[in-house]
Amino acid sequence: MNVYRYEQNPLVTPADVKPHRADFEVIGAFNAGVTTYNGEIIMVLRVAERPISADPEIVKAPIYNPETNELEIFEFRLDDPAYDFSDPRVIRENGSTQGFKYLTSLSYLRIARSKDGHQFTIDDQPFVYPSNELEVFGIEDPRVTKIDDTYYIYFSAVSPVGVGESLVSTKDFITVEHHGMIFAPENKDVLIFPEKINGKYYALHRPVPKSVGEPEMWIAESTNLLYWGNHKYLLGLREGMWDSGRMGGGAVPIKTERGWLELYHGATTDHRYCMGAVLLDLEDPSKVIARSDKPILEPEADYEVDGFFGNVVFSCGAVVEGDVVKMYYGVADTSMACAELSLQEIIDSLTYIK
Ligand code: MAN
Repeated sequence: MNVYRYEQNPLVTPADVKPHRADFEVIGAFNAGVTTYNGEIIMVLRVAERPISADPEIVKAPIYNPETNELEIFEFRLDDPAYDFSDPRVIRENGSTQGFKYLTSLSYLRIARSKDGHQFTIDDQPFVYPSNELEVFGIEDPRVTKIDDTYYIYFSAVSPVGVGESLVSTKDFITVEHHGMIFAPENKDVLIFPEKINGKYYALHRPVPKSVGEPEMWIAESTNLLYWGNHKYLLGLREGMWDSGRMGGGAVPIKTERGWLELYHGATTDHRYCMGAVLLDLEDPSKVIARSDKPILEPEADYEVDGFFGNVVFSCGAVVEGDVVKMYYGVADTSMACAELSLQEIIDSLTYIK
């Protein structure tokens, strides 16, 4: 697989983003949804910020309070035996079998714009900011699908009651309509196909079953983009392979003669995130035709290997021009990069499923 990483990578880094308040620092500008608008490439960035801590022994967790519309800041001492700080992304309670208690940063969505796809100008203000009780830990990992003149943006809404997928829409990247939570917890990695197929909209989603099942990919149908049904299990983890631990949809599916090409992420159980592809039937995208046995992109460059959470390449959006797939992707939960791949080469690299 020929992968051309831009020389300017990483294209957007935390240092390029002005914090939204003076007592905060930006630690991540990554996992952006990508689309085009008015002749420009738009990144809907996930920006992660945390309160500046003058004392290296103190970690501060920012939490949005929907009643006051303000952030509250909780402080923890790193030597507090009640908590586990080993994963830099989260604070866990020691002895608890539950997931995390707090996140160490708050994410929201911010826009970056570019004429050439290489150099981006970042808006001064947040674009979508936590605004309700299901978003108190932040909003993350947007995917943008354009249908007619409307851009639909799904993102993870994170709060103590779980991580679900909410939807907003916009026509101009200024005014935003909120549609609420569409996929209840736990669900992530939701994206919708760019057109109706046989009269129905389709969405990929990634529930995390508890008593039985794994974090794997599902597909659902809708007639209005708000209510989804006829859920089908689509694609599963593969032991011993690059997608053995968890997986989820990435870019909006690309329509090709051979089928819908979906670029998805897979991680091993030790959290090494790669990108691969799956080809879905054009007429019935719940049918899997072919799939990557090897990743099409894996963390190799230093900015992919090292960072806030290293060994991660994670794409939420691509721009396709002819045979060129410009895959934008988050690196090491820190910055944004882009790599160009050949659409035909990706399709030719897939293993057909009998
Ligand atoms: C995981 C990581 C984090 C994210 C939380 C909540 O721990 O993906 O980056 O903030 O989940 O979604």
